[in-house]
Amino acid sequence: MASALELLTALALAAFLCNAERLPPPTKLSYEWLDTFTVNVSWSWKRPSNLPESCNIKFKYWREPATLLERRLTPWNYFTEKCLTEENQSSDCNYTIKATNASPCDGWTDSRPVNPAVFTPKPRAEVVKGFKCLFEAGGMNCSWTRVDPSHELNLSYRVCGQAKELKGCDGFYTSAAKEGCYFSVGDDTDICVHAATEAGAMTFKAVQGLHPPKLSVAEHGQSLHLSWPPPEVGKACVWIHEFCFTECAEEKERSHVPDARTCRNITREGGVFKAQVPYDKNCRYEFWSRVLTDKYCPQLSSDFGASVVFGVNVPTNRMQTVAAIIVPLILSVSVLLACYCFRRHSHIIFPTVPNPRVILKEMMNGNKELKFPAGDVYMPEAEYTDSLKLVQENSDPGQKL
Ligand SMILES: *[C@@H]1O[C@H](CO)[C@@H](O)[C@H](O)[C@H]1NC(C)=O
Ligand SMILES: *[C@@H]1O[C@H](CO)[C@@H](O)[C@H](O)[C@H]1NC(C)=O
Ligand SMILES: *[C@@H]1O[C@H](CO)[C@@H](O)[C@H](O)[C@H]1NC(C)=O
Ligand SMILES: *[C@@H]1O[C@H](CO)[C@@H](O)[C@H](O)[C@H]1NC(C)=O
Ligand SMILES: *[C@@H]1O[C@H](CO)[C@@H](O)[C@H](O)[C@H]1NC(C)=O
Ligand SMILES: CC(=O)N[C@H]1CO[C@H](CO)[C@@H](O)[C@@H]1O
Repeated sequence: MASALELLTALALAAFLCNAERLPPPTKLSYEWLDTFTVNVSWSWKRPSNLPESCNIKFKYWREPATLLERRLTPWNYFTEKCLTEENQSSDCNYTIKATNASPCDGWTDSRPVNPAVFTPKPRAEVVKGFKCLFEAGGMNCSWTRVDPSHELNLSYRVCGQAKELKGCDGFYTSAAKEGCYFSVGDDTDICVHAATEAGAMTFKAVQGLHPPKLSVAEHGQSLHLSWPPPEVGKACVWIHEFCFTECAEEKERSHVPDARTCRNITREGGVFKAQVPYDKNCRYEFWSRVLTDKYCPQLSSDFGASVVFGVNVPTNRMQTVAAIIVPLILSVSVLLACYCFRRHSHIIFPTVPNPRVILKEMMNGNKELKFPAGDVYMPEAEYTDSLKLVQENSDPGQKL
């Protein structure tokens, strides 16, 4: 059964293939680097004599790995593309090319794919780390860490996609472990960078960011008015300002509990950003803010910069707390000590209460000199205690019923 089915399938496939012909693949592949970032890949292709004139042949190409959407078509025998080593951390730009029929022409199928191996002029090597540029009036201030400081570094850049000369760094500087320079590029966002040492080279798009927004805080009665100037780039963009603050936070909380911060977002299209927070005059406020583009503009953001502090924690609350705990504590300790003192030295402070009967007797005897014999403490009469007990028993009738 199975073999019969297989035979049928094979026959059907053979019949189809007889009718269908495969287009020949591109041949004589070659490439040329037009500049540090751009490669021109070209090939030859011989049109089969039996291919109908009406058949419109194009070439499909893409860089591996690619999704279907990233595949492009060209009617020419070459393509020019940007290929950056850091996009795939490799010095080879692996393309796939095949001939394809742009219009259906009966039976002809795509050619077998071919892979021209395109290698960068200089092998890839990680020469810089943490490359980042911050927008600054009319250009970008870029900084990085050199992987091997003993190697001389050649850095050049260009706006991506512009067939222009590469530019070198302006105003090179070194600070701590970092070094940097200034790129005069205007507001263009995509900057292609080439960093090379004797060890190798890297080509990449510069990661861009903004300086944290400058926050001004002003007191207006019961509230604090916050404002930030609009970002210098992306005037047509919708921006999100995210700000976080602590209120009355003690030093310990400030440094150890980021959750103690309250955060809010304000979205605006150009102009000065404004926000208000209720103000307690006895509190210290600390603010952090950052800015980021909304979804419709190229992704651009700043970090949360250094904080802005307003007001001080007036220690009234603290003194009240101290008073509420310490003062009663001191008082109770004093009372306890006093009680202890009284007990110990009661014979000095309150001399022994004399027995009135002794005084009376001495008075009767005409002795005017009052004597307070030590150790003669007043004791209630036994009969008096008994009568008291009786009264107590009688006065509690509930228990007897
Ligand atoms: C790329 O190479 C092809 C074939 O050599 C050539 O015709 C074409 O002009 C080149 N493209 C550029 C932009 O140099
Ligand atoms: C290029 O990519 C193809 C498809 O992923 C793969 O078969 C081929 O080995 C790769 N060639 C090189 C030189 O990496
Ligand atoms: C770029 O930033 C560095 C470090 O923050 C600074 O010293 C330098 O002046 C800046 N350069 C320009 C051109 O703004
Ligand atoms: C740096 O660039 C200069 C001028 O373009 C070149 O002469 C030199 O060989 C380059 N050095 C390295 C290490 O790439
Ligand atoms: C503000 O917006 C950013 C970006 O959409 C988001 O990541 C963040 O969580 C938001 N913060 C607040 C407090 O809503
Ligand atoms: C990071 C990345 O995209 N890596 C890819 C580089 O290319 C090879 C094949 O050419 C892929 O397997 C990697 O995933």
